[in-house]
Amino acid sequence: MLTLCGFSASNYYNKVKLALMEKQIPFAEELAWLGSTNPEESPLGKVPYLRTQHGAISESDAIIEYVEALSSKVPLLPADPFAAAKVRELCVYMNLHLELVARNLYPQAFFGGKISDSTRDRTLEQLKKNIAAFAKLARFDTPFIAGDSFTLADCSAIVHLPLVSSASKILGGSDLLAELPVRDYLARMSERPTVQKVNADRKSNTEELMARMQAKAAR
Ligand SMILES: N[C@@H](CCC(=O)N[C@@H](CS)C(=O)NCC(=O)O)C(=O)O
Repeated sequence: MLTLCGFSASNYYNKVKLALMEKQIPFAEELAWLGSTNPEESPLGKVPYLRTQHGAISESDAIIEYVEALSSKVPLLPADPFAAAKVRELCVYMNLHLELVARNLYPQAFFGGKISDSTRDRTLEQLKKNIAAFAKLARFDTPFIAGDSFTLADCSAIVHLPLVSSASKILGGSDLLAELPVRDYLARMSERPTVQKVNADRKSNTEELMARMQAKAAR
């Protein structure tokens, strides 16, 4: 049995959770907040990590590749090597060039903190540049973000793009993804039962996370 460790408010946790559910691979969930992760299983203390019968794996990309290799019943990568590389390329754009950059905005956008004006401005500029490049790779003319079928790229898009939109809107005054049909895409994806489950769990866990943070701040 696989155990996915972390918490459902985390976009990286949800990227893996979506892949497991889409592939119909059974798994258990174990709640691990930041600060209470197992250092043997996640050496950097990040979530998610996946406990397997062989040991644990950290880093969502390593986990997701493992999950993909476990079962071919519902493939989330095309069989053709070039098409598979294009899916992975799109994943890197979203994980590294969109989400990781937008992450600089989260302390102020979502967690009541403050970032410097220069960090905000530099991040928004970088995001604009990266979104223009992402727009050349993403397929909004097909049902899914990398083509005709649901892939690992959709697992990243569904969890990351809403955060890029809202963080840029809150701190820069406009949603930097607004010119792309991202809202339509996300609305289409939210018809999937797997996405509905991830979103419902995310909402309730985010409330819990916020309450924990408030309680900690009041101490
Ligand atoms: N590169 C990591 C990123 C995961 C990540 O940043 N997770 C956040 C929660 S959404 C986290 O653990 N943050 C705590 C930290 O970075 O120390 C992955 O792909 O798994």
